Amino acid sequence: MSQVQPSEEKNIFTHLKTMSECIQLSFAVCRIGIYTCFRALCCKGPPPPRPEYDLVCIGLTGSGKTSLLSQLCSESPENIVSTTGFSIKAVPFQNAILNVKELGGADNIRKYWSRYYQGSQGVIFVLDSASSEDDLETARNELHSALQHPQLCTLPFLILANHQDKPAARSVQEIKKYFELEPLARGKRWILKPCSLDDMEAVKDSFSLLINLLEERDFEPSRM
Ligand SMILES: Nc1nc2c(ncn2[C@@H]2O[C@H](COP(=O)(O)OP(=O)(O)O)[C@@H](O)[C@H]2O)c(=O)[nH]1
Ligand SMILES: [Mg+2]
Repeated sequence: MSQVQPSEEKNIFTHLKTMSECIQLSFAVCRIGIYTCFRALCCKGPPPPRPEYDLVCIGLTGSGKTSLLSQLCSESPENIVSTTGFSIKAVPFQNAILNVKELGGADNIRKYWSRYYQGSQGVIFVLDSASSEDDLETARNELHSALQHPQLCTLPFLILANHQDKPAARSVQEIKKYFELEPLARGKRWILKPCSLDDMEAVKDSFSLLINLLEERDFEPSRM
């Protein structure tokens, strides 16, 4: 019987060790391949984080601020109550989350609006297009004050001429003229859009334009 020499034994041992390392490496490569295929097929990973913007929403009582914001948050219209102080809602959109602070629009609350402007990155102003002449004038004065306020004057504005479903509603052209938006808001970033609770798709489109302004992707002085 031939005896295995120590040098041959060492060779066999080295050979076995190399084989075992090769097998381990092949398994590791297979594992990575399977994991990569699994990830590609099954899980796309978490979506990228959406930017958040802090907005203030103002307008007279009854203009429809709470109703519009609640609809955008898919909340039941039955839960809507008059806003006495302020309320904050996180309104989700595909490409951004808007943290909207709605300020109550009653006569005795409006004088405190400016205390809540700090930190805002944009403004939503809602008006009732079918309101009385007196209320429309009050709304105009409030919008003018907001457009000229030092904490808001450089921010993008979305002005929603709401209640367009009502027969008495003024057209967006009439409102633009009555509110003297052209001279006052010249050079500012603002959007004036007609809307009503009946057409939330149009409301969402208007908010998308506002998000564009917030991202400063699509800058033009004014849009209608
Ligand atoms: N017809 C009509 N009614 C609306 C519209 N938007 C709001 N409203 C109604 O107006 C009332 C006041 O709305 P609300 O959201 O509380 O106004 P806010 O005081 O500005 O928050 C509610 O009865 C709403 O259902 C609209 O576009 N058309
Ligand atoms: Mg309200």
